[in-house]
Amino acid sequence: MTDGFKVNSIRKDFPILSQTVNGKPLVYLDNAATSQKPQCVIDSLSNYYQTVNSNVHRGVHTLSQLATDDYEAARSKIRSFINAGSDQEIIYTRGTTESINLVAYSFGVQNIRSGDEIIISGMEHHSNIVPWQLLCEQTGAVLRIIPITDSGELDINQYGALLSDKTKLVSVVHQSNALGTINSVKEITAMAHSLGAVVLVDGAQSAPHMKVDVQDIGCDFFAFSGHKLYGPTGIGVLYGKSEVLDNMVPYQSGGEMIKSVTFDKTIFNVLPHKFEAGTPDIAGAIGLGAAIDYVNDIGLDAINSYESELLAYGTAKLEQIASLRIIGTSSHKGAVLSFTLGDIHPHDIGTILDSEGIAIRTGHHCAQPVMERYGIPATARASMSFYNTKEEIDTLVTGIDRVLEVFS
Ligand code: 7TS
Repeated sequence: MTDGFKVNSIRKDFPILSQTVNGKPLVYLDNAATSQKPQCVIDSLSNYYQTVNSNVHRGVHTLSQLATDDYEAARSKIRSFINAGSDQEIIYTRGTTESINLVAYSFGVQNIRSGDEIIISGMEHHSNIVPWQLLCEQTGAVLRIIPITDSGELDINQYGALLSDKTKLVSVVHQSNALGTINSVKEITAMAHSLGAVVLVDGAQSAPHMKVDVQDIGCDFFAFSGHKLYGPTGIGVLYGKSEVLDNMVPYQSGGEMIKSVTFDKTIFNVLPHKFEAGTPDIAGAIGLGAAIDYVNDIGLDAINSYESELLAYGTAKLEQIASLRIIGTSSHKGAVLSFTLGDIHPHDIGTILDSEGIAIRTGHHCAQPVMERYGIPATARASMSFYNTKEEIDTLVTGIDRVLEVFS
């Protein structure tokens, strides 16, 4: 194991991990769907409701000011976590899905016209496909797709060939949830910018596992979800460059996002509040701030190298199983092992593993075009996190042996 990575003490921070499921110790390998929460995040939620609960940005009373301070302090933590230039570039949303929809319905509707082109990739989650499809239907724009190579990488030459002065927006995933591939988003962004297109990076799977520097990537938008980053559900982030956000119309309207309202005219609030209509998920934002503190304490470099070790260990183990085929074999991958097992339906694999206390996800992972690309209906997917261990991977392998026995 990586020197000094104290996985056993880290596991103690996550109360859910010490339980049994179906009479077996829980082996949680569904981190790409959602991650577990450390006690400090759980405590931050109950502490908020027990001590300062009140609405933000509207009260002169003490509790409202304390809640506002905590809520805005969390925004600063997020800004620093992804190295954005300023707090006003951090917009709270419900998650990656809402962040992408915000861009499609605000920037997209405002700027995309008939005949324009939007480029996405063949390995997108449905939440980075469907909003663009709907936008194309609405505007007459055309959706173009970067193809995937056999190993599960984006074909960068084909991407170059798709780019033209018709391209208005490029939206690509940083790390694929179905394949694990980590894409060269800096290069993808630079290529799009050279033709004047705006770039969105879907960071749902990257932000929890690697250091993200939005200024270094250079993207115009970066979207991620709190719940995959050890934070609560219901809170997420859209980073946007302030010069791009400034020119965008609000996505939703109501309280919070206005400076003044008369029946003749409404003046919108400044960034980021212009995009945050209504009472937000205050506790969720504060909980996400606590999750970021927790991750920073361990350190993303340490997390990344430990998870890479788990991936290498797991890959070597799974490769020894004759009928197992790993889907997504890029050398530049996050700790995701998507696989098929002969003709056994992934749903059956998942059900048998569950009876052994092992939680994986089976299905198309909301990335149906990826399944189509490989000519399969579904995969079984074990997705790892820094609280997983090599022993748990051994348990997974024993579980797969059990599946093979049942179907032999
Ligand atoms: N983008 C990617 C790359 C994702 O993996 C997911 C969720 C989303 C967007 C949507 O995130 P949400 O928080 O708004 O729902 N991925 C998965 C998954 O792989 N299994 O369950 C959810």
